[in-house]
Amino acid sequence: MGFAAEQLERVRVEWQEMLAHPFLQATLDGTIPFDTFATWIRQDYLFVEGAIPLVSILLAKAPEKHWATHSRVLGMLEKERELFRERATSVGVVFSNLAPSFVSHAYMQFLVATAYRDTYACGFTVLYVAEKAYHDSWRVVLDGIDRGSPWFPFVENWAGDAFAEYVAHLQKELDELAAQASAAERARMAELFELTVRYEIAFWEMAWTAEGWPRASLASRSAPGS
Ligand code: MP5
Repeated sequence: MGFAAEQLERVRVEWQEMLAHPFLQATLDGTIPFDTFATWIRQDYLFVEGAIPLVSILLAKAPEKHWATHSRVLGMLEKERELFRERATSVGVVFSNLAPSFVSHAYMQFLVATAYRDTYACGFTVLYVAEKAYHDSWRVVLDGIDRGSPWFPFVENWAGDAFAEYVAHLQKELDELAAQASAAERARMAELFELTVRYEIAFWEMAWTAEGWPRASLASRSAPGS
């Protein structure tokens, strides 16, 4: 069994908890309130923006055989940003005064700091987990969502075949990096794997509850859904 499969097995309980999250279930059955989905759109738009420095740092540290993948991902992220803007305009989600919630901010800082400070294999691990988490999460929604839903283009983006292939490629490369890593580095990769899953769950929870920052004085200035 490769490193990724081994880790997915180790965090099975958390992974299932993520896939069973009420945000995904309510998007699947069409009961999700508009404002709740709008909160996710606003926060995830910022996340995708934050993924650009993450992937750029990885690209700078990557072995030559990974250059093409990371360059393509940068293009993919630009297309995603366009998708968010198009959907937001089409359904009436306003993008002025965007500010990351506490959880979004922490998650993005964690990803970029890991890419900077840890080894390339460690940074690659958090990229893989974030991408795999989104693929699996939106696959859950794909199985039941009405194809005419205004949210369907997002589902298609991460649950589709092209994204599945990209995640499978990352998985193969992650397994190789882990096979070449020392025991200490592999242990750090495993720790980061689990932390990233926890952040993914926290992100769905933040979108579902619209939690901003602790204390009303701050929350009123930077509530994620406002
Ligand atoms: C992704 C995302 C997938 N957009 N948002 C979160 C919270 N996790 C993972 O990343 P990408 O770069 O949009 O494929």
